[in-house]
Amino acid sequence: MTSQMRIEDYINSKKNVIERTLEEIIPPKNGFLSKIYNAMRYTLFSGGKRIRPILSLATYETITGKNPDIIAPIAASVELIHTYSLIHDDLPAMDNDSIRRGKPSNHIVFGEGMAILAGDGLLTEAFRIIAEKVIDLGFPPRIGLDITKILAEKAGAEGMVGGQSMDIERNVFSKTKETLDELAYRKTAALIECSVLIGGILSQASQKEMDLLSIYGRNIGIAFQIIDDIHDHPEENNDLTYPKILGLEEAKKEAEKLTITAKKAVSIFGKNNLLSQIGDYLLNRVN
Ligand code: GRG
Repeated sequence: MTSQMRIEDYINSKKNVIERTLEEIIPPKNGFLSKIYNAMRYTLFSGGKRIRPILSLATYETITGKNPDIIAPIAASVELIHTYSLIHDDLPAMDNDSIRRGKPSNHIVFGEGMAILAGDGLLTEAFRIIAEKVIDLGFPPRIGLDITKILAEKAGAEGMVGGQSMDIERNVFSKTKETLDELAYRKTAALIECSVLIGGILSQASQKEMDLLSIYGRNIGIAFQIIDDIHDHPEENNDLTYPKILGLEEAKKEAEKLTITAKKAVSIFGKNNLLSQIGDYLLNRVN
């Protein structure tokens, strides 16, 4: 990022890099596999903000000072996982949503069986692309293993899947901020934290830097969920959200507080660095 560049322009330019990369990773196919690829591509190219892979790129750039576009296929693996989670989240057995990003959900267009497989296909492809690209790009194999481990942990039962399980049985838990923080961390922030940590692993960051990146990722991740809650989804009828538990004003203040903590953690990388600017950008986002 050049010093004159606005953060919005940086995010837009990296979004384009991720779009091109995803197009290469999951191309359309003819013949027997055309349906499953169409189903995967339908949600993958339905207007996501690509914020998770952009965070991996920005972390790599912040730490190494290098152009991060080279690591885009590895960064994009997190977007594949995110997309799978949205497809499965919309299924009748989960949130039962027929609209996603203003369009019919995957299972409405392709049927439940194909939507389950589209999610499974994207999830599995994420790990294949990491294994392939870490070696192709000349990184030490150990880096591939570290990324695989962190992604499995943060997307799995300790992270996003665990968060979704808490969401399914949310009526069992007390409706407190503690419950909400735990839910938001696992369901949303774990994958955001993971995106940042992948950038750190590829930069061969020190343990101290990784710890600070983790604090940054967790805090912007929970703030991201609070802002998502504030954007109000009336169709969801969910009483375990930050505005419902804290009130709108307190929820906003909480997101601001978390963003300040996140920015403090990454202040070792310089004043007003890329990650710090992205923290503010996400806090003030309108969609
Ligand atoms: C394991 C069967 C199975 C399902 C997993 C974990 C899961 C289902 C779903 C969770 C997905 C979810 C709705 C998480 C909440 C996080 C959130 C705010 C998502 C929206 O992210 P954005 O704003 O979305 O980045 P875009 O549309 O920009 O990609």
